[in-house]
Amino acid sequence: MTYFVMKAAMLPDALTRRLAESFRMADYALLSERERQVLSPQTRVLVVNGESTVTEDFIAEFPALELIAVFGVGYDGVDVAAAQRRGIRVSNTPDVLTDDVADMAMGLMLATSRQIVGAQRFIERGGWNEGGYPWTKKVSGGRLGIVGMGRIGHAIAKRAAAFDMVIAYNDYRPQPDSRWQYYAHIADLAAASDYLVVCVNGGEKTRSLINAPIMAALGREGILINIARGTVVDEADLIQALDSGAIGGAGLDVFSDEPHVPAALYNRANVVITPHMSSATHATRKAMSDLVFDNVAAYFAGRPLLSPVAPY
Ligand code: 8YV
Repeated sequence: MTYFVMKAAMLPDALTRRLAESFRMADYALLSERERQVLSPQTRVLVVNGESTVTEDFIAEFPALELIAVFGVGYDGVDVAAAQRRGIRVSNTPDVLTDDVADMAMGLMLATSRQIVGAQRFIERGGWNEGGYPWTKKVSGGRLGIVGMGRIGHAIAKRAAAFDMVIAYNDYRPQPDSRWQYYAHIADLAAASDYLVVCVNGGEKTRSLINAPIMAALGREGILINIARGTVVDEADLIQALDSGAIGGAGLDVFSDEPHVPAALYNRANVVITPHMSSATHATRKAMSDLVFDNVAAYFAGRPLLSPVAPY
């Protein structure tokens, strides 16, 4: 039996090599139209990443498709309902990246609040010769609001507890295992927070969840951190809030139209931006690669998927 795997996104080279060594494989982006016509009908597994858009129309190009394996925990770009209607399974890479993403949230919180990047620029432009850097905002003991208390939210709370932060959260419902204060409305959580960290899934349900009223509630001293998806924060409202001083700063690893980052976010002392790299450590990218490979291998061997998204 031939197992045909189609790579349809950027993946680590080592994962691509491993898949190519184990299965018949092609890279969708490198195929001619003619080659696509021949190979797409043979494709049983599609490997994509967390930023991929996999629409119903795209899925329809692969009549024999059985599994969509996502390299990433977020699968908001995949039309899972359309996949399920065709009986196609979906897998992702949860857990293995939780620590890194939570670390990055803490890093962005510290970097933004303590203006670590701005302070480096200050030295580099000779500012220290004229005097010290302006005082910054204390993180330890601050009030942290977590929007989305899933795996990553919990990992951030655990870290923030070591910073003696007062932790509260919003989610669709209170988490049974949580000892932190629950807010049913994000605006109320924002009003009670010095830092608002966004950890929810992307997708239509959460589009622009964090908008001007939420930023107004977070307030002039408040800092917004986003390590989830750019779509969750209304970027125009954020720029406006930074311009007007409605919020105190932002630490952002994700943007609504990656890799495009609005220039209006550049060169602000109170804004730290990174290129969607929260899970991009050697160790974690290796673990994500292994999990993608193991899901594909398990599927072809007739074993249960290790981390299925659908059906659960
Ligand atoms: C990306 C991510 O998948 O896990 C996610 O949801 O956003 C990231 O880990 C990664 O950048 C691969 O493209």
